[in-house]
Amino acid sequence: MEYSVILRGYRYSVYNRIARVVLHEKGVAYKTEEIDPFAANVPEGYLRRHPFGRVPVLSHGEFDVFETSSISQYVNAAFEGPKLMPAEAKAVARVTQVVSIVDSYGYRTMVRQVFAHRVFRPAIGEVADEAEVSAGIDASHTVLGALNNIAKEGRVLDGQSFTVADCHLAPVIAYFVQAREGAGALKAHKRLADWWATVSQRESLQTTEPGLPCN
Ligand SMILES: N[C@@H](CCC(=O)N[C@@H](CS)C(=O)NCC(=O)O)C(=O)O
Repeated sequence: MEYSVILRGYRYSVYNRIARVVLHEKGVAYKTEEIDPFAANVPEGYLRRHPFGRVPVLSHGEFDVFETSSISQYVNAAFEGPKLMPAEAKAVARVTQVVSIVDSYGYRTMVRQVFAHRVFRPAIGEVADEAEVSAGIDASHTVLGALNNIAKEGRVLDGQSFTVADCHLAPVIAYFVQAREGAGALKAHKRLADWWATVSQRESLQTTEPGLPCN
């Protein structure tokens, strides 16, 4: 089968999974090409598509786009399927706010500090830095508090509507709660914990679960 949509990314990347969740929610057929952005030599051909050498890149025919929030917006607008952006102005603001909170404050603390050190590194036989885990947990409370307030307000992250905000946040929380400290921190933010209990059951989340590397 010829695919016009190719997602180039790394299977354990949270951003790669965000793009996959969006593609699954829209029902877009795509193939994947594995690129490890942490490898010593990222292929030249890939760097021409993504000059910063991160993942993922989405290609649709001749059109390439990187930055996951742009990939989500593109896929939502370019393909048939459920609308992943609301129409109402305040809800649009909340969607883009959730995406920005994740990118600016959530990813580093919840994924690179908590998940990477408590879960991923031990899975590949590397030593965790406990100071990174506790710094990430400390910082995560502000992130979770802000997201909990947005969930409480009810325009997005309500467990009923499903938008780009859910697609962007869910893979981050999926990694975060694999650390016992992360699961504990989420519990303290009830509306967000309720949201996660619902959203984690979605087919798009279940299908894109990357697992962990074997040691
Ligand atoms: N702003 C980028 C962030 C992507 C990103 O940081 N991806 C991580 C993997 S989850 C990566 O490629 N890291 C490689 C590195 O930090 O060198 C986006 O939205 O796509």
